[in-house]
Amino acid sequence: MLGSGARHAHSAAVLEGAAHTGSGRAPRVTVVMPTLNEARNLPHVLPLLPPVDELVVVDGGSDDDTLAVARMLRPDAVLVRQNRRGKGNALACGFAAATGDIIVMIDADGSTDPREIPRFVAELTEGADFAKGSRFVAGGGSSDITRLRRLGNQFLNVLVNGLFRTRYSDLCYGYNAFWAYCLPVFELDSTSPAPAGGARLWGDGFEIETLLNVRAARARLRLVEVPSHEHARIHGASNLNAVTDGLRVLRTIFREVRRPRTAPEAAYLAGHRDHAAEHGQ
Ligand SMILES: Nc1nc2c(ncn2[C@@H]2O[C@H](COP(=O)(O)OP(=O)(O)O)[C@@H](O)[C@H]2O)c(=O)[nH]1
Ligand SMILES: [Mg+2]
Repeated sequence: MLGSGARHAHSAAVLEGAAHTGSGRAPRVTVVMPTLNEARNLPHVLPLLPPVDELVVVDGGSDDDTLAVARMLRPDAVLVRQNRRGKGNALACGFAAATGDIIVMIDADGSTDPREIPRFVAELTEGADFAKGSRFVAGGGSSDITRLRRLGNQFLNVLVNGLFRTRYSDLCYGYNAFWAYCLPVFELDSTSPAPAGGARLWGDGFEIETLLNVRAARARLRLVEVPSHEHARIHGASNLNAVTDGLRVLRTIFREVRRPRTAPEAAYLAGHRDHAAEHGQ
């Protein structure tokens, strides 16, 4: 378990989560998969998906057959076209379209193994609000990360842990799952039009993972890390630039430190306080 207060309080959100499935039914699981020219990888990735209730594929305007391949392999998939550019915007659009109780975010290039999904879901049903994949805990690993990315991730990770009193081991990893009731805390914008001149809104790029992790920590969601092995991308090249995207992550961290407390965060924090008071913690 990570995050300072989150260690003590059985958060209001968790109680809400229990109530959410208290009807006796299993939680519905939605997998959100952003795609940008992944037609050659989808045939490797989609067949490995365990049974889930919903698959949302969010395309970023691929100029290969990504959408046709997705439709052929998974006729039941919900296909969404993102409204701006970047992986973060794709995820925001996918989360907005998701109808499940639990949302799992996963890549389409073969790096994140769909067979690990049950591990994430198990942590959530056992009480976590947010299950964060980690390549750097026992049982995790990576065959995809470069030296520069590893160093950058380590530096940004230490910075976030210092500033937000977290104990993350892998800040910039894109394999995570959370209860859909956490979405208000993330405050993602899936509707505004793209800014003029090709600029990106904050959170639209690869800084999305950091944004989610930091906002989860600010609201003291119950965080759990899940060991995950990252495989090498099967076909094609990464869309991430370690330097420019790393700098966006850095700026995101400083923006988030200065950001005033938001109403959803205050509501979650009040829930923690009430619960702790009730239980004499
Ligand atoms: N829809 C959408 N998906 C994207 C975009 N950028 C990356 N992705 C997808 O996000 C996942 C991770 O991207 P990738 O380029 O492999 O980055 P890396 O894993 O950090 O090296 C893959 O499934 C990509 O297809 C984007 O701008 N839009
Ligand atoms: Mg990748």
